[in-house]
Amino acid sequence: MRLLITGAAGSIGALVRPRLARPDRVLRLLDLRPVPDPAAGEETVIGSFTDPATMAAACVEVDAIVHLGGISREDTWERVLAVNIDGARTVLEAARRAGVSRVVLASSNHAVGFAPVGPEPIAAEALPRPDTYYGVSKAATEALGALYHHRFGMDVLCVRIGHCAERPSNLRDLSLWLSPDDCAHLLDTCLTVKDPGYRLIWGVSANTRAAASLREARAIGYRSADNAERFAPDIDTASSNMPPFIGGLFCETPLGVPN
Ligand code: 15L
Repeated sequence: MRLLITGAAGSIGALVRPRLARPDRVLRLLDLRPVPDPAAGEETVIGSFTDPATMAAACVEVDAIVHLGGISREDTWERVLAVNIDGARTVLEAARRAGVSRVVLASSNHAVGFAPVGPEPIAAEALPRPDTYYGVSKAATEALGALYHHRFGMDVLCVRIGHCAERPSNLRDLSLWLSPDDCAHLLDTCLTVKDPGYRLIWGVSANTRAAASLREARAIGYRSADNAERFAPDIDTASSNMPPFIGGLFCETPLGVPN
């Protein structure tokens, strides 16, 4: 099978790229920047997923797409709209036209950033409560994914990623961390589960201080192998200036100001 990954040179792209390699899988890596050191079994495309012609060419002979590309923090409304919202539609539309039947969309905890951190992990069905224009773009991406599933029967899986990095770096991350291994395993599960339809799932590891539900991801076969708690001794857990919301400091970042 051939898998198209947008944003392949980005931070999550770089973490999952080697972990998604399989002998029977070609990775087609799309990014604005050259993807470093293409390996055997990898194809590279330099271009923007926001460009319909680029996406049409990138989708030829593709079986599935993992859409990781886009702006990953707060920015001006115009840029967030053009890159993240219009861009997600361009990806889905190119997939539909090319007959790509499965798309995995990277969403974010910031789609529900203003949900209070409660005693129970927040479920994936929680209504959007974006904390930024960036968060709005992720809620819109989830909605676009639902539209393309219900209209056209495409399998669309939206992963509300918590905090994906090599390791958690603060108290909030201990509750939202998604390890690189778990991230790749979750994406792989999204790519291989039979007949998923439309799914909205959290992308988090099995963290002791869980802020987000694992139920929806477990339902498609995800089994986390990591827990942020092993890093807790290295983190100052006594003092935190984070707002008591899922989105943390994004809830206080000035709206529409690039950061
Ligand atoms: C995100 O959605 C961002 O893309 C990433 O840069 C982190 O800030 C992450 O959320 C987070 O909330 O930690």
